[in-house]
Amino acid sequence: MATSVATHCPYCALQCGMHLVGPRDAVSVVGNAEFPVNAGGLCVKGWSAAATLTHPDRLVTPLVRDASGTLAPASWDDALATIVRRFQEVQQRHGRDAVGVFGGGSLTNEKAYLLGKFARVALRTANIDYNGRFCMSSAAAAASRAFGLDRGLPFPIEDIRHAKTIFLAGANIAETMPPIMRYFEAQQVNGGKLIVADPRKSATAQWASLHLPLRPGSDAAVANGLLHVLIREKLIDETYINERTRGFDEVRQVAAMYWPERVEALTGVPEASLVDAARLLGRGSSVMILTARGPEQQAQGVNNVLAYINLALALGGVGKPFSGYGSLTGQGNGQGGREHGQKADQLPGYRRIDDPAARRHVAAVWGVAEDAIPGPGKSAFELLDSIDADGGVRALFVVGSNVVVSAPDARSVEQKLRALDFLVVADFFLSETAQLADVVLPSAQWAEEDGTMTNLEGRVILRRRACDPPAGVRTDLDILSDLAARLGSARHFAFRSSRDVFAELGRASRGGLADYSGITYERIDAEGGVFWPCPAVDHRGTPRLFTESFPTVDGRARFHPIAHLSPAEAPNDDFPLFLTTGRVLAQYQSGTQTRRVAALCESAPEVVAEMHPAAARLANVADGERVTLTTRRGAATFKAKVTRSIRDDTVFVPFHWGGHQSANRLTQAALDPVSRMPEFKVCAVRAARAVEKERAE
Ligand SMILES: Nc1nc2c(c(=O)[nH]1)N[C@H]1C(S)=C(S)[C@@H](COP(=O)(O)OP(=O)(O)OC[C@H]3O[C@@H](n4cnc5c(=O)[nH]c(N)nc54)[C@H](O)[C@@H]3O)O[C@H]1N2
Ligand SMILES: Nc1nc2c(c(=O)[nH]1)N[C@H]1C(S)=C(S)[C@@H](COP(=O)(O)OP(=O)(O)OC[C@H]3O[C@@H](n4cnc5c(=O)[nH]c(N)nc54)[C@H](O)[C@@H]3O)O[C@H]1N2
Ligand code: SF4
Ligand SMILES: [Mo]
Repeated sequence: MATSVATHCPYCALQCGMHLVGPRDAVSVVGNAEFPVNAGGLCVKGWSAAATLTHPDRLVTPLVRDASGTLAPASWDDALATIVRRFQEVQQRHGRDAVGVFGGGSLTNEKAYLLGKFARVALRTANIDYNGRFCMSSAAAAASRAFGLDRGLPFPIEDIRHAKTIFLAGANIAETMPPIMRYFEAQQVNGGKLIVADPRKSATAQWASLHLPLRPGSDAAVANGLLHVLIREKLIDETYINERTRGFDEVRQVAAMYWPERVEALTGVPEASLVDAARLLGRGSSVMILTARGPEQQAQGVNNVLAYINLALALGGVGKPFSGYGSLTGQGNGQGGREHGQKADQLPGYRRIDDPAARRHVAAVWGVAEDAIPGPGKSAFELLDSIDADGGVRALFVVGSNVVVSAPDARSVEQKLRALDFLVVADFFLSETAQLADVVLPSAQWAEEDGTMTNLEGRVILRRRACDPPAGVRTDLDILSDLAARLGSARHFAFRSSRDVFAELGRASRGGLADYSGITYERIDAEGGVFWPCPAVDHRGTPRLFTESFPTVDGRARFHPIAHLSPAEAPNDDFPLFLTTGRVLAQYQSGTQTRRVAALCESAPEVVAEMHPAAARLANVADGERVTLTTRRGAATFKAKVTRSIRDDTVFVPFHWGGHQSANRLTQAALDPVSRMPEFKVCAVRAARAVEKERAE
């Protein structure tokens, strides 16, 4: 490899810039001071990212399950021929839609695009969806409804520095995106205020001027309560509301029902704190409201986000500098991954698959008949859930997700995967999901291939190939093209490089909401990334959206009246506490990658369940002892951390581990009716000191 290659981190949506330095077996990571987002800063995961490249667990040959039921090494030719034969058998017997494809938000734009095309053109199945359904879908649906367009942050991250008041709802960025904290630090030095709504006094809430320790599942009531006070104290922007929005009257009526005393009863947020927060919002000259997975991963996720968007619109900030609403995307390509067609209802360029004009455009780019493109398929959880049902999916191809660990009600998902006729997984490691597969394909990792990613600001950046993959390993693009050719679609997949795929993606996205047609690898290099939409090579890209109008039929944003509803599962005598789940700094997602990095496992070796001293006393557990958590789905035993930084009715568990350490064996699959997002953030749980047998686990 070259002495130093500029690229980006393999993990989260910040996509910090880094240089990879040195030979393949001794690569070191140096932060890229030139890349504006992180300016050289990285978190522990970024610093240690190169450890996965040479890890001894790396898959270096395809595996095929043999007659004795063991996954045994096989040639590429055998593995791919088996996949094609089995997919074709399933499709002949059960119809085209019986083969499902499950993608991920860690895939590059090129991979996400090609996976969508592979499903629709090579397999001709409607059933493709991806793990972003578990991540971004509520915020995406809400922003699309309110603004006509969904881009995580509709402004550059730099804006954070200058906002007078920032409201962060259910975002623990001090652990999930540490280098971003420099913007918040600067904001506070500039005299800005930070309000954090979180059931925990998280590492991020500790930075806040004001912490609102709301009950899990009560965000819409908090947002409505804030709006109530803003209206009462005449702190809303009537001019903006009149000129740039529609639907405020209904929202005003709903907000009238959320007086602070009632909101305290519904949410646990003290009346005085709610009023203080509303005044900080109403009197700030620029106000930014940001959500992350806290309010979004709920069966009311879309409503929660719409309620926060109502606040941002009433304050008159959306489209103005240092103001407005944004959702902090999560996965490395959480943004681009939802724009190019790996969603069940979507075609490239953020087009709808049921829109005849969109189908016509994409069919022409793909060189297929318009009616050959299938219609909308099942959403992620429903796709998995359909496996043993009539008319459901019988064979599945997973690229970039570890659903056995990360899907809700994981035990039932595992049973479903076991019931499949045929499962294929492409991964770098034998993830918990890959362990169940009939065929496993070894894929190249981030530093071994070129590809673009779209970060949380909508900035398209380029990850560079810094070294060759190990012998025997292929890139996902290569795998998809080879499989497509074997399925009879060679001429639609004749790509020589990721650059070719990106060029076709650009054409397919042209004229769509997420228009990439003016972006090239050269421009990304020269300009430090390009913000979409960018409809022509001489267009400078769009760092800031909604400045003049919204991409809705009349150019105005929409308010949505939101009544707060209870979570799908409320605590009762048997399950008296709330369980909420999320992340810790040193582990990433389902942990396939980070649980293999020694330095990260030293700081986060196992699940630690956080609980308040009052809850711990009732459960008879002391700090450091083992606690068994039981929900209606199952039980699991974890080390307890007794802390006053969490509400006394709530237990927090990170979800980065599998097997008996799996948080998702406890969670439920109640889905938001619009986004189909599972309610990862709220269910009812019982806590008790572990008995001897459980303590050994
Ligand atoms: N270290 C690390 N960083 C990551 C990741 C990782 O796995 N590890 N994953 C990346 C990805 S894909 C994502 S999506 C992002 C997620 O980033 P975040 O959304 O910041 O992470 P979470 O820990 O899932 O949830 C944030 C907070 O929501 C709070 N919360 C729980 N219930 C509620 C509620 O009802 N209302 C409110 N307001 N808050 C609530 C939790 O206490 C938690 O502190 O992180 C990205 N960065
Ligand atoms: N309880 C609970 N559950 C949650 C959440 C929560 O907050 N609480 N959060 C949800 C969220 S926000 C998310 S994003 C999901 C994430 O959960 P998953 O969808 O499981 O995501 P990862 O763990 O990143 O899994 C990616 C897998 O693909 C592999 N991989 C990564 N990049 C590539 C690639 O380019 N090619 C190939 N072939 N493989 C690749 C990795 O090694 C890993 O095994 O979890 C969700 N689950
Ligand atoms: S903050 Fe995200 S992108 Fe940056 S180094 Fe950490 S994991 Fe990587
Ligand atoms: Mo995510």
